[in-house]
Amino acid sequence: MDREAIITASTQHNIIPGRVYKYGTAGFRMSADLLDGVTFRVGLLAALRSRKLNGQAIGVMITASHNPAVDNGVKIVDPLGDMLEQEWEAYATNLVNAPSHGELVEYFIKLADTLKIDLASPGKVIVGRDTRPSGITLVTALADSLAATNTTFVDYKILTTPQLHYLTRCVNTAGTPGAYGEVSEAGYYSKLLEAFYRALRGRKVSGGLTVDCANGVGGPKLNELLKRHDAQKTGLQVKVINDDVLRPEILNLDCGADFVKTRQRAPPNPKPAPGERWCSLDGDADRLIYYWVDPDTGFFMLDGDRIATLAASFIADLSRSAGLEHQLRIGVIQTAYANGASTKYIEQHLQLPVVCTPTGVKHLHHAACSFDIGVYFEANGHGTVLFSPTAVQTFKTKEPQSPAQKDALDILSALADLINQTVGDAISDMLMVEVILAHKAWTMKDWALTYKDLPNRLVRVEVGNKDLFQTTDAERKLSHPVGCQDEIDKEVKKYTAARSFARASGTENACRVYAEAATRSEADELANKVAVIVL
Ligand code: 16G
Ligand code: ZN
Repeated sequence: MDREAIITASTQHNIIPGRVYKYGTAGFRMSADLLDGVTFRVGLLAALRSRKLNGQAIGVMITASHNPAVDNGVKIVDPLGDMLEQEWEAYATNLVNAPSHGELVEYFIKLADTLKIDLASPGKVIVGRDTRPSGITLVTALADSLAATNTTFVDYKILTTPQLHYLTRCVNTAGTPGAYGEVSEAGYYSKLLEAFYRALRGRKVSGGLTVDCANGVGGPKLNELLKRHDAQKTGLQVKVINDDVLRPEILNLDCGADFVKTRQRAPPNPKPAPGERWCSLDGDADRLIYYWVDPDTGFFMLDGDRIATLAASFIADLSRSAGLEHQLRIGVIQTAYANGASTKYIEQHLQLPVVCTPTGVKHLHHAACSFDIGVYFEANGHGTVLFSPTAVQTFKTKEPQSPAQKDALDILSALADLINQTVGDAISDMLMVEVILAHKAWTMKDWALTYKDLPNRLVRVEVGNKDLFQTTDAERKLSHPVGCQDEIDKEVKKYTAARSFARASGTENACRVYAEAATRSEADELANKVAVIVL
């Protein structure tokens, strides 16, 4: 490898001196004008990672998801479409913070040496980006570092985050028994639609669905899918709104899944009429929130917890109908933010085990892998259902003893293809929800009635140094500062059915406090008291 070539290329892509960058839960994410040098250096890391893994393709996604339009971000995807291995996050951080171009190359070579990476072997990286205009120059920065390291580079241009994860897995499994799908965007649509038709098994989706795309990449991509969709066959009539990607400044503005979840209200314009079924995607289409306006009680949100419970109940029923309840272990993975009522519903009503992990997709994904069928969703709408190879094999090979068993096995098999196995995917999850509602013949009201959420409040607290706040027990308790948790416990005890926790945000310089209690006013009061404790 040519050191001089890397140094020369690097001088075209400077980092901002004095700034400390950290590879966090969402990769590197910040104002787009700070990211040129960061993205160049991420290319170096991807070049190493690919070579470490015998030349398998590494994915790089350029997106800032639900952040404002001026931000952007860059994150690395491992060969099977999962998040970058944790140990390598630290290498990414070190590379990006190298103080000079010379020291950057020194660290790069040293890393290759320590990890026994043959720099002369071939490497491959594929990239996708959301609709942010800044993505174009960031891809150029990435292309420059890949050229300087002789790494094969394929630019898939504009994609949703889950599409890039899908393609990464497809590239690396092509021609093997584990082939995930055709290596193209068109292949993604045909895989999803074919599985959608199979999963419905002739049943029809009832009524229309309005999809708010946050004016992000989900809009054009959902439109691509719909061009190929046979609405006669499925009954699904989709109305796509907020799909304007030509005015970048309106990305995520007063719309999208993050807006709906954090404001607990529908997008103001256009607005759902009572009874209509709506959902929102976020800016890179990996989060999904459903909602409707009940003619009697008003706005009602069906968030990640609701999607998890819906999926878990349907899959558990199918597994029983297929005679697999003693053979396949089904589990649900949540974080501390899951509403306590949803956890109770899963454990007591569905009789399924619940595992709680720290916030961040990689933790949930990892825990889901320990089940034959692992349903994981964050309350914010990011999630998926993972099927183990054994589960998929069983659906295909078990001899059905009755038509009902055959039905169940075929639907389970179709779901395993419909639901994105690499990462949470709003478009794929949306089709899953539509399949389940169609099979259960449920309205939004039926879905909403399954359990009653505990009133809850999330507060953001500006603290001097968020790193002082360290947690244990999957973020449900503070270990530091010492004594803080005792004070929180003392407050919680004063309320019935209450729960509260504080944790440092992984994406902002702040602490988040969550509280739930039997009534709205008690939840608010408790959250405010705990906020004062951490302040
Ligand atoms: C990141 C995570 C998301 C999590 C959020 C929490 C991934 C891909 N994304 O966006 O899952 O909910 O961080 O943010 O893991 P916070 O730490 O600021 O509360
Ligand atoms: Zn997102």
